Amino acid sequence: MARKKERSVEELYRDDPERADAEIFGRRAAKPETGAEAGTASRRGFLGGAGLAAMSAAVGGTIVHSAAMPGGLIPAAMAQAAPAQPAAPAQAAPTAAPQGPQPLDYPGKSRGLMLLQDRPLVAETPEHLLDDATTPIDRFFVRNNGQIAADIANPDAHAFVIDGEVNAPLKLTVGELKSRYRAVTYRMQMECGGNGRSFFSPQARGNQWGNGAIGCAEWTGVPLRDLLRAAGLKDTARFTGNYGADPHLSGDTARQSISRGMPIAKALERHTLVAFAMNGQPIPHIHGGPVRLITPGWPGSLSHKWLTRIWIRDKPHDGAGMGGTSYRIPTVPIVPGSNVDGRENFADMTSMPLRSILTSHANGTRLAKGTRSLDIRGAAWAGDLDVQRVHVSTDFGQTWRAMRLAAAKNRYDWRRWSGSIQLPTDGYYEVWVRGQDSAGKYQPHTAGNWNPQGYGANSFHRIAMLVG
Ligand SMILES: Nc1nc2c(c(=O)[nH]1)N[C@H]1C(S)=C(S)[C@@H](COP(=O)(O)O)O[C@H]1N2
Ligand SMILES: [Mo]
Repeated sequence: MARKKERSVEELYRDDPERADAEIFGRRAAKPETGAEAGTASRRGFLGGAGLAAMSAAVGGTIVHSAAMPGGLIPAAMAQAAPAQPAAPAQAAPTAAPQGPQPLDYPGKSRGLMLLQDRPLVAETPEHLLDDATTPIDRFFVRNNGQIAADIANPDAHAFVIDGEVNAPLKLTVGELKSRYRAVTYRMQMECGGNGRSFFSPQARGNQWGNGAIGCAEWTGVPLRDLLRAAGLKDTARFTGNYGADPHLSGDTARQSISRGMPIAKALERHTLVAFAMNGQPIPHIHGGPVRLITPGWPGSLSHKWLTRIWIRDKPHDGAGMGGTSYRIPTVPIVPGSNVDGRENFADMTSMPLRSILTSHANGTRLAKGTRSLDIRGAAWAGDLDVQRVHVSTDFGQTWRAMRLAAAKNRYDWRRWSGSIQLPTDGYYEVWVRGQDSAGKYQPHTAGNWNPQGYGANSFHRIAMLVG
């Protein structure tokens, strides 16, 4: 009997989280079929009696701080296998994603990465594999919008051009780039614009990333601004338009898989690089070698792989991935789930939002009976901004403990953090991690500013831990 109940709660959370939440937290729907609308009008109960017993059975142990457990969240212990939020069928992704996480099987890449899509190839790094200060190449996430570019036989002979609103168009091979210009190396984070998308409810269109569309590598390259100066920017130069060698998924040579651009001011920042090395070796093909842009702090889509052309434009670029709701977020909040075209009250994403993750332990970690204290660590970053603080809570947000922040190597490096937590008794805990950026902003409890393509979801990272 107890077994049956246990299974049913887990299944309920997987299939109908809103109803599961209602049942567990004691808000009884009049009829089992009553929908979410009727439910939200009722008063929420608390986690006690039968609800607590059922929840404890489902998460595998007594919930130590159950009195403070808020309703409305899928317990971290159950969020792992299940889609993070209920999917609204009308918003379903156009390309069917494989069911549940599958290991990536790709030469040179860790099988710990999760395949989100095959065509185009997209793979996420689970947070606990981001435990290195410098993300190893085999653990660096992969995001393609089109086909993977054809192999480039002689990397040093591969050429790219800078043309458009310049005095003298510049054509350079990778060999010339390396021999004629002074290269710099910075450790910088590069994060997909859609990182955290799965935390939106209702589900937003696109790859359902957790927090793992991020990596922080040592990038070696020539500052783009040195090349722009060599070409000579005209007064009319306002924007870049970036192009790469990867064919469109359809194979149509007239179409770009992606072609985004940035305001000239970002292109002129000294950390925006035309990069040819990653962690001290030639950039692997899957990561855009032999040459790619690295535009740190802004959506990863501006870090163009297999670079062939930077077209300097006298107006905002209008290539694939620009305009509409692509890499654009509402400037005035919209009703979650609404069907908007992004033409009004939307702006291009610039800096990525603050995010912090725990990397020392995986979600669902089991600790030995009697464990009372645990050292933990992780990473935090905030796009163009710095990270000011990282706090951790083990009691559903009642109390927060400050973690130590390690210094950044350079601007756009992520901040590694470390500290310890106390676990007063055996049982189930959720470890919540929350950062604060240098402008004073905290990560929110739940993802806000819903938008159709799901950018900017940066709610706390939550990890389930079971002691005993
Ligand atoms: N040519 C090209 N560059 C690209 C893309 C692409 O599809 N084609 N994807 C972009 C996106 S959306 C991201 S998040 C990053 C991912 O880089 P990675 O695969 O090296 O992790 O590359 C960007 N550069
Ligand atoms: Mo991306």
